[in-house]
Amino acid sequence: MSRDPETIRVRTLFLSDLHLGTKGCQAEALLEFLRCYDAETIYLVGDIVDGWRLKSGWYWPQSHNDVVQKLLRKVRKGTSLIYVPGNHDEFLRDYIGVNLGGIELAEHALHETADGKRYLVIHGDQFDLVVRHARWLALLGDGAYTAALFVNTYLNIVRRKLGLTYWSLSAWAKLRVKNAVNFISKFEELLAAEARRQEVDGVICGHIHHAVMHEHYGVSYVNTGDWVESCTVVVEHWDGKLELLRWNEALKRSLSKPETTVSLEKSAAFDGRAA
Ligand SMILES: [Mn+2]
Repeated sequence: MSRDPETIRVRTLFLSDLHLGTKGCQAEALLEFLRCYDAETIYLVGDIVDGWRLKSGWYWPQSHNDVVQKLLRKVRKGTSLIYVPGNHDEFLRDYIGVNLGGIELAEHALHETADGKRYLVIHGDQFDLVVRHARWLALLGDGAYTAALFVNTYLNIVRRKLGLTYWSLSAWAKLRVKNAVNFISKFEELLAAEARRQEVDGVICGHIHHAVMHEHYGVSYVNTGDWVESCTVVVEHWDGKLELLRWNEALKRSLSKPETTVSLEKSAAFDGRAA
């Protein structure tokens, strides 16, 4: 099969929270996107396959299979695929460090852009406990914070083994609408702090299904969003510039008419201040 001449080749793609295996996953839209875009490297930033849901009822239509096949085909054609598991696919954390048919599994990754900026790539669920109990942990000090990060991951493994559903930070934040903004900013602040702690220029994460790019906390905070509601992706162009794209009708039309200027929706919804 020859390559679609309209394929846009970029340096890197960052995708998270696809939730394949659930009815909410917008697999058709994702397939359209993957047909239009190709990359040297693709990072899957967690919650790609929803193992928690699959356990309680198998939902795996052809389109979800097609997404997996599409990604594997890109790997065969030379794309590096780095899979950083999240909480919904944490069963894959048992295979950290393993290379599965060209797919590298990592707990977190360090990505260097073409212009030399270094980013921590991590799903972000590791910080759930800290986000929820930030006030108490602050009182208890640095050791409690580190312990919470550690406990978080293992608590979820135990919950899964007991057949419990995953406690969802984003669902919790939505229930407490008044506090949702606080939760989002607390999460962002913690992830930014982790980036500073690791002495990198920024963090690229997912988990809370809230796509945004900003530098409110002294480093770049980049959240890739999701393919359940927002259909968003972060693209690294060849000059190292990162861009947050929303796959929608306007973007599709602009791609089919290359003579027009690509105007991308990246204002209101992607601006942290509007969150
Ligand atoms: Mn998650």
